[in-house]
Amino acid sequence: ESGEGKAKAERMFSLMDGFLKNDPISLQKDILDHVEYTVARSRFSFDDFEAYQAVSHSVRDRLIERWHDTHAYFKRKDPKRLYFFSLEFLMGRSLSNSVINLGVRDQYADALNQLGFEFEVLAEQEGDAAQGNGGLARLSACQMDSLATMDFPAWGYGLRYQYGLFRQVILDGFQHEQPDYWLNFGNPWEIERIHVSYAVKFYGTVEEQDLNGGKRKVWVPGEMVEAVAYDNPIPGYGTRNTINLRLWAAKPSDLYDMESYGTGDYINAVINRQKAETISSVLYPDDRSYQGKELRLKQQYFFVSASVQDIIRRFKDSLNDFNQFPEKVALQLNDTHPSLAIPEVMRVLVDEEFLSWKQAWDIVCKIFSCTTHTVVPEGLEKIPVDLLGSVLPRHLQIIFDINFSFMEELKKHFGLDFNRLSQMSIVEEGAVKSIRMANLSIVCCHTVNGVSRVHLDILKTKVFKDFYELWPQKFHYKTNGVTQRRWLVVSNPGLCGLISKWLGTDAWIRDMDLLMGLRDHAGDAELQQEWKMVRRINKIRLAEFIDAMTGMMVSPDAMFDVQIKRIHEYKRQLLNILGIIYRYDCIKNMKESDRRKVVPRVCIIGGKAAPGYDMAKKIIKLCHAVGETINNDSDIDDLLKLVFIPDFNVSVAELVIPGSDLSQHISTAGHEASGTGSMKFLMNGCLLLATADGATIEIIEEIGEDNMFLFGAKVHEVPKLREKAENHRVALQFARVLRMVRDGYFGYEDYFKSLCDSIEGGGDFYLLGNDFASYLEAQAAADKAFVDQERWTKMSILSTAGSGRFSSDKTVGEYAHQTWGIEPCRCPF
Ligand code: C3B
Repeated sequence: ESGEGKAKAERMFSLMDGFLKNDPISLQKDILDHVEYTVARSRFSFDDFEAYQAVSHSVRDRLIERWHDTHAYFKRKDPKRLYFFSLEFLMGRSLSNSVINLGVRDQYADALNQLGFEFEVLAEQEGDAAQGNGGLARLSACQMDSLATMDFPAWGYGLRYQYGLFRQVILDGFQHEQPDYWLNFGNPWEIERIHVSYAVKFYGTVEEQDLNGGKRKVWVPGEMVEAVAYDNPIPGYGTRNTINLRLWAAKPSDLYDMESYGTGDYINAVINRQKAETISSVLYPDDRSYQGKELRLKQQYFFVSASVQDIIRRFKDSLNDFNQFPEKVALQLNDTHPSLAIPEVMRVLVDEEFLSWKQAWDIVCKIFSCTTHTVVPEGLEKIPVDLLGSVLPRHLQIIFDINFSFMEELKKHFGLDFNRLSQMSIVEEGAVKSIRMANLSIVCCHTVNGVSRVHLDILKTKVFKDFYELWPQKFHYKTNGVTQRRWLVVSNPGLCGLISKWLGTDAWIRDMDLLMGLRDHAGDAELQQEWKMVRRINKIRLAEFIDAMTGMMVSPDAMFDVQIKRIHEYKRQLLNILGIIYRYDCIKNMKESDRRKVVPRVCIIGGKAAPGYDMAKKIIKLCHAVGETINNDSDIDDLLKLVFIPDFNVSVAELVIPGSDLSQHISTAGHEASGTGSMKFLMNGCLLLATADGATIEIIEEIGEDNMFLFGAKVHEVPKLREKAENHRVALQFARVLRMVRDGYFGYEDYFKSLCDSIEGGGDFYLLGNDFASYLEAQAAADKAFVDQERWTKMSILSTAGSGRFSSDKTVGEYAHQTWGIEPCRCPF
């Protein structure tokens, strides 16, 4: 550094008090400063929400210090970086997670106590960041936490939606959707970076120009929108590393002059510019079908284009030889939503950096990898060629060119097998000619990962069979995982303390394999006693929450039986409800002496239905209708309750999971690519009632079949069962409970008719009828186990003990090593 620069830096440092301090007095001072100067309330009078705001800002200051240091360090070391592209990140709340990862949770609690506030109460003030739909989006959030904790030089890239996932409101048992304008109260967890912005182009035409004797393509856009960065620091646990999640917001671009000829003209021109912001305004609420919508396409390209520009700028800051690009950049596509990054990188390299097609293609083939989360071909994204050609004309040409070479390669490989060629082509012919985004991804990525072992089998033998035959080496799997920081340390402090006490260390927070050590103590009466106590306190907390949300009183002595996840036919919430009707019917017809043997249950269901998913909405209504009957039946009393928890989201999950005894993961085998909810329950010592699907198959390997309640057809049996036009194995009980719904026992018989039709006769695609009998058996086994509390508690401890393999640290470690080729880069403390 120059002498002048050094002198300046020294003077700056002398003006600073060093880094922020975390003793209670310093924290109190910082919090009060934020009350006064950031929140602009008097430090002598502020409420819980204002206190939350001030605390968050003081935490944010601490995040920023580490985030600066981390980036300065990454810049100095210039390692290969991972860029994680996802259209959705379901982050939930940030305050508790941040103070825990920063290691200042207790200091904050003390400081707040001295100011007369309770940390927990303030943490509750925070709204959820719901920038995603379900499992796929929450997985991205868990992986960001692991990337930071494991010191990987990684960036997340996505979109900053003004409206997150809708809020679910239940009126008369029906779901209604309310917009989630989550930025209304400000968001202390993001840093707006107005100077980090890029122009993103849309529409227009492609022109050919002469260049040094050759031709080159120039895209003349019809619209330009500015992408502005919003940075969200992601702190690692037990490390100074704090990485960045950069989300883009759309703003009108300044690059176009407006010329207007009158006031009205001028006003209209400004209003039109303003429309640019709609690109990042709203998250699509369907978690799997979004075909052919222009806005969705623009969202995808918008975030991809800005991110690619950002990455290339960063690369050029340190190097100028694109041959070295693959040594510095790994680009991970979360499902096919960001797959336009592939033609975009081609376009930038060829049209703007003037590399040859071959050079550019070589680079592209080295940097991209993707993960697919889908099990059925119908779930794969397609974009109509007309739409793509109008919004992104140059990209369409590039995709056609990629496909042309690919088809030539295929012909060499398979000969003129037209059937195969047309199935594998990136371009789908037909009534609506479309681009198959999955095919594009597989052709260009060096690695395609599934999300569980059985998921990879399904990809190899069904969904991408042809591709697997061509490129077996491309296909892998990394079993999903979840972060124990959020799903145990933040959400279940009681159990967390108990685990550390019995293991004699809290090192498991960074190394989940250590949980296996609990196996040695699973039979210990003292641990069992303490374990039960902690779980009971969590159940009481959940019971209070249920009371607050629904006005229903439930007893913590009952078994809490929970199914929380998006509502989908394949996830079979309907099977659960029919099982509840069966239980109700049994209790009603019981002799008094038998009633005493019944294990009281509180059945809890929660989840959102996509606004346009009719069957899912009917399932929600049925749940309410059945609950209405059961909960108000004085014959039943406390033996059975059915609760629907409205507006299920990340923070609700944090409360419900630790308080559950039994949780259901009952998808038709072969339909849940992985499932991650089950892993969160497992960690928290909740027993699973499940089908052998997705990651559950691997959970069985860890904890053993007799530590859970397994039922239903297996993956390989499902196709055969479907072939039989008529399911002869349908149990009598199934017909009986279905009849109750059809006959209007719970009202609304016309409304529920189509729901009943969908599972009766040959139409029972998800095999509810087939699996019903074994489902009831599994439920009976759970009842039996619950009566023996000693056995149950042991199973519970063994569940937690066996959950280590399902930490996202493990998943991310495998990705880093096997797919991305990145190494940790740990910022010194
Ligand atoms: C989900 C799958 O349904 C889950 O099985 C899986 O655990 C997660 O992804 C994470 O891999 N998924 C989703 O949430 N949205 C989709 N569009 C497709 C899959």
